[in-house]
Amino acid sequence: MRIVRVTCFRQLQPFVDGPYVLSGGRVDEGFDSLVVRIGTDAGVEGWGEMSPLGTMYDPAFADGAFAAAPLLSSALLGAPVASVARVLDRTLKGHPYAKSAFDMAAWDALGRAAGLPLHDLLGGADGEGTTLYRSIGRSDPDTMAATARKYRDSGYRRLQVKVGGDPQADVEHLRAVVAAVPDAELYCDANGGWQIGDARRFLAATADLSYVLEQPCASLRESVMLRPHAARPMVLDESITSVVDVMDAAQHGIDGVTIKIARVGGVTNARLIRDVAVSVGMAVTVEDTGGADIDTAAMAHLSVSTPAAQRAHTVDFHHWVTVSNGVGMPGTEGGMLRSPQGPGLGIEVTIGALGDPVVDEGGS
Ligand code: 0XW
Ligand code: MG
Repeated sequence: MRIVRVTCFRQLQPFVDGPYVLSGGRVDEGFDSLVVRIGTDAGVEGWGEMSPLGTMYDPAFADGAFAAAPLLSSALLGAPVASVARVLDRTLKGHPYAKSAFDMAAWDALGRAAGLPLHDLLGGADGEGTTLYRSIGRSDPDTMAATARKYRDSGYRRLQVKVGGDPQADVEHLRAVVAAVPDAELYCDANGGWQIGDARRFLAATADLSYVLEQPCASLRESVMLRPHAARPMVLDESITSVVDVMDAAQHGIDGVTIKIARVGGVTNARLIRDVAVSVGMAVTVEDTGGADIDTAAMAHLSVSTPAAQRAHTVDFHHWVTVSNGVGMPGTEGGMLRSPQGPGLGIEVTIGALGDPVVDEGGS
């Protein structure tokens, strides 16, 4: 099965809850999403999606993905669908985020051609679904407490509190959230915003609280130096970009990793890195940097096919944004993300929501 056409779209996806604020004054208003459709000589289509979080989260930005899209689209014409990841890597060195939606579209096409849901191609579903968390952006204690209550009341049992700024303020934010939702399971995500000393101050002042610490400092090295001072689970997100990073983290006593599909270049690498993380005994989250229904479907399949005993949680980005790009995602009752049962990603893309193509290579 070979690729005969590649079409790219751009969809702006404002956040339902307004600006999303990370440490260091990093803020974004919504996702700027690249949606890719591949057509094949078997008459089967595949869809993929990628959005970075603004220009400040990962070394990625939407304009970079759109600049690379014509090059990658024409390189894929005539390529076997099963070899897409290799063709993308031979065409463009680096820039994994720019390749992610193309790789995802190939997996969707393979699943549709096989008549199997994507989770069956990735190891099979283990259980019904994956625990969802909601992220509470940095703000003042009252606002963060109110946001925590709102998310808990709408069914999310797990909350990610954004920290990584002034440690004293972060302590007040966390305590306000704990007081508002004492029964919630908490992650404190610094998004790499702390120096080691900041993280130590935060840890010392919150020793009585229960939470998992996520990406306290920017680099793996700093986070590893912090490890002996943190008597609690620690997971890394931004500093995990490869199998080698997972091996380093495991060797240094890091408990879990968060794999972002876009950061690693698509479903192919996310699956590889996930399987290595599982095999070295880590807790694993598979999620992404942004997107709507298409991207959420991919996260759902990768997550549910991760062994349940080592699966941490994931996100329902299609509920984060005011627009949709597909129908067929199962409901999230009980704070769980379930994967569609139809072939491939298992959703029907709403092409009318995507506007005019920004790239269209090949023919039908
Ligand atoms: C909460 N997220 C999944 C959304 C953004 O892409 C960043 C990320 C995080 O862990 O900070
Ligand atoms: Mg994170």
